[in-house]
Amino acid sequence: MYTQALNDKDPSPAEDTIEDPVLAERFQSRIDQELRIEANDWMPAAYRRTLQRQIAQHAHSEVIGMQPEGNWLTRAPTLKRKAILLAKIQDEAGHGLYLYSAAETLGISREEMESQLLTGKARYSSIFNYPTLNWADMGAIGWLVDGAAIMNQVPLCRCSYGPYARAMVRVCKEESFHQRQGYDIMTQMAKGTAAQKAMAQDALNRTWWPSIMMFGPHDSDSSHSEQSMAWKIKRFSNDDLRQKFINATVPQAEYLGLTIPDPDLKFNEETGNWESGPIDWDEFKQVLAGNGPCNHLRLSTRQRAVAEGEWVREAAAAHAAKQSARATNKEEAA
Ligand code: BYC
Repeated sequence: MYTQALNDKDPSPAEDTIEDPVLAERFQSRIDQELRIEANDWMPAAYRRTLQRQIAQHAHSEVIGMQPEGNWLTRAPTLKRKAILLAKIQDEAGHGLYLYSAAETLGISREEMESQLLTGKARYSSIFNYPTLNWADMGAIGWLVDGAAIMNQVPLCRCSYGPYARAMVRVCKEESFHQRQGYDIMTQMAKGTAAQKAMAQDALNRTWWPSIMMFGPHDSDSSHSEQSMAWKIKRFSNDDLRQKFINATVPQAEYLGLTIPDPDLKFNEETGNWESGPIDWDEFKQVLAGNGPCNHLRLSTRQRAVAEGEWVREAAAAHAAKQSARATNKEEAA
């Protein structure tokens, strides 16, 4: 009913640049009551832009995130591991599609989002600008990167924007399988030969800090957090989620008999938190500025895939047009 009242006043998303204080107050009150905002509801222009940015970045991350793992598909150690890895990568393509669709409900087109990615205008998660150098990296990505993703994404199932929140429910279920398959690889390798255990430790050494950085800058440096939390897009701050992740992961590393590469990591009896040493934010900034070890490779690979896939999209569109013309002819003949 409330949705209807908002829509009666302003049915056009284009008009949401007019910041009517009454609409703005009703909007915030709706959020405060834990009611979902839907695509046709009135929303402040900045809320729309924030979601377009975050959901598109998230979709791009899923799509670019297929590359580091794709690197090991042809070299998976067994047929079973290959099939599992392939299924995981396909899930990521699917997540990208749900998320692009969720962003489209906010009035941005798939073409525009793709163009922002291909021209380097849009961000995607910093983590995917690192190389995958040995098979154990597939384990470390599943365990740590998908583990960090779950920590960040489960609260997004309660995001105030309905289409994003609903997309996240299925994404999170699949991420949970991804995390388990990663931890399973790490378990096998950590309990294998000395050489396998060394590969697992090497993968942990290289993946730990970039995974910690996935949660974004410290709260004090996060430009969007305060507003996004007031709008209930974000439910927890970057630092809170990072801390939850560290607390959950330290005992998992202990179980594996692996060492987290942080000599300053210590348990605080009072808070019950594992406190990490300083994070190298210069490295994070460099990666965001396009200077990470694989930024250029990731973007150029995506640009090439889009160019080489052009004929497939053209053929699919021609086939769809033919099918639709046939269906129309049949209807007219009947
Ligand atoms: N990487 O104010 P802040 C996956 C940017 S996919 C790059 O805290 P916000 C997976 C941020 O965009 C994982 N940029 O921002 C896939 C902002 O820049 P702009 C992806 C980052 O949005 C395949 C600036 O820093 N998950 O799991 O409030 C295989 C200031 O930050 C990063 C999502 O996208 C970063 N790590 O919070 C395996 C989840 N961090 O735009 C796994 C949805 C920050 O002002 N996104 N920046 O130029 C979010 O939850 C939030 O967007 C973030 C950042 C927590 C990431």
